[in-house]
Amino acid sequence: MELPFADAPLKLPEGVRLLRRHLDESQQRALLDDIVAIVRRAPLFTPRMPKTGRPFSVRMTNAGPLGWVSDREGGYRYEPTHPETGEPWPPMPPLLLDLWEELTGYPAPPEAALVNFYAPGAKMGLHVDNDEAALAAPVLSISLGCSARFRLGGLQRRAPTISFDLHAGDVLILEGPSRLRYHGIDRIHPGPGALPAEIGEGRINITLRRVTLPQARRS
Ligand code: MD3
Ligand code: FE
Repeated sequence: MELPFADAPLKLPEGVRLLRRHLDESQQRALLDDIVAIVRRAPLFTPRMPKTGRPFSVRMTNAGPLGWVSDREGGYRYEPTHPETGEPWPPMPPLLLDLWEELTGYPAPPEAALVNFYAPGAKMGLHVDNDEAALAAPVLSISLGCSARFRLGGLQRRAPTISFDLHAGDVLILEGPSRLRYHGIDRIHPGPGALPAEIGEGRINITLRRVTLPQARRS
């Protein structure tokens, strides 16, 4: 029986890489400047659950050729335009393309940078990300602003879960056998001043996703 030392090093399952504080303060600031510019052109919207129309507590926007959206009528899906403005999503910041290349080695760029904004009290229930055709591609997540309690489960909803905090600058990569694990955000640990005033108090998470299957390359 293992003793539950509070500071025991976290044993992560295969296909989960947690790079704590991978981004330093100046890289976080540069990325937040990009996010402020994205939110100006593509305002945060409130996604809604399929069929019930129940609103998410998290607000979202996207950058890149495709963006994740959800509403009562159409459900979860990727779209090339913003659901309220009808405009194309802003381009993917080069910083994010570089990070994807540096850390994943995946032979095609991400198509969506989904930006989640958690105001104090917002959370995200346990779910699987499987709206992408390219399920062999990793998902790369970046945390900014306030810390949050992250929960990682198994391939079935009822499987046991582990929990740990995600902090500003942390990068989490999910791939291979872990790409389809259940996961969610139980709560954020609110505090002022962690995000630019244009965005407000709370937490930002960016997930980089390859959505479509890359073209097979001819030899
Ligand atoms: C584990 N976002 O956008 S990021 C999401 O912090 C999402 O906003 C959370 O879940 C957030 O879908 C968690 C970490 C993450 C992202 C994708 C995963 C964990 C994952 C895909 C598979 C398994
Ligand atoms: Fe997710």
